[in-house]
Amino acid sequence: MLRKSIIAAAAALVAGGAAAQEPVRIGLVLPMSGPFASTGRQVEAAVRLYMQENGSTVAGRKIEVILKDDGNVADATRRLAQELVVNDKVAVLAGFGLTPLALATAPIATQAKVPQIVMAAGTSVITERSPFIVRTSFTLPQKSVAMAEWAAKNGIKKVVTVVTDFAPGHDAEKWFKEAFTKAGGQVAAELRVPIANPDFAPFLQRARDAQPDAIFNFVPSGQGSIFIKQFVERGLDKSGIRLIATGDLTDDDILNGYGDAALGIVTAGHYSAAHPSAKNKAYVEAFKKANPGMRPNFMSVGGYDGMHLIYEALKKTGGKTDGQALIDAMKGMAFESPRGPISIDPETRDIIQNIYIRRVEKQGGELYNIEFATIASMKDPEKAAKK
Ligand code: VNL
Repeated sequence: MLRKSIIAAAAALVAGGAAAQEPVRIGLVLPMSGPFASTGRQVEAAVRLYMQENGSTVAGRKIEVILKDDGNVADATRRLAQELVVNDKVAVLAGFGLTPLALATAPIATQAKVPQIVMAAGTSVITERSPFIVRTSFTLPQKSVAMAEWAAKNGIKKVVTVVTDFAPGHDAEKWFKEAFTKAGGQVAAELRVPIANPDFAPFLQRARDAQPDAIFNFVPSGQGSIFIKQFVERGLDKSGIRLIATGDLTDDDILNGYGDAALGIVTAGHYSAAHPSAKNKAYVEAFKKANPGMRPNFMSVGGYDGMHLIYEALKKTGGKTDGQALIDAMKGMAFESPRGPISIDPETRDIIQNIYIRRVEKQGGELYNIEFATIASMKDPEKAAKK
């Protein structure tokens, strides 16, 4: 403690007095390369947009973002997070495109007492792995339970689940089944597809053979194109079997490339580029302007809202970067996101948000997820069940 304050005092002297404070550094660790680079690009673009709109000074402190590419390798995420804490003295760690990357970093957040803002990953358990984790993305149980309850109420009785075989897929499979069977439905088969270079064709064939009313799908952001391509190649779009999914399938970043085969897919998701609010219209317009050729997707809002959370927490602490003080400031925070109203559950540090039921429709020549029903202020069902 004493040594720390001597070093701080010396640093202030060198910098020319108390007024010249060090910037508040945010270490942003994302998959900017590799198969999930689209998630990294979306989150980074939204973080930059937030700063462009809100300035880079908060509570008198300059904000500096240090971006690192982990290439979707968990060991790299952990090493980069460690270096950001030790060498760059970051006040906050943020990003985390996939669950294994977020989990690998949790022990560092705990040890260093540095807030870890999970902006993209969605397995329920993540927030339980460190008291310094706060999530601004979503949980798969939120979307899967919402989809199951809608399906059961809308004439779907028998379903085959087809999910990607890693933690968020397991959450989606488990919580879809839990809610669907509770509502009287039947899950005839649960199929898991490898995450690396996925070939959905054999799984789609097995799903078809079971003659369900619908297939329920989860794929991670970016893998929807190949799923849809193989769904159509197998003739499943003309089979009478309906396609329902978490919103990850109809990712706004790539949805337009699916073609008319995507029309009518029903999904449960927390964000649509077509969400009808003034806040979202402004967001989509500014995002597109700053990133020509891109449309913001559900990953982007996790980055945008994560920055808002950090800015507001710093305002509350008067610019102090003590990790526990920042976490305490974030607990219970509520604000309007481009996705709609959100808040941070003060007990679990997880996100509470609306989940929307949407249908893919064409508007102005483009494919969009058009919201037609809302499950308001949904907590993570897995944590709710543990209580
Ligand atoms: C995860 C969940 C990743 C949902 C995703 O895309 C996604 C995760 C990269 O928790 O790893 O759409």
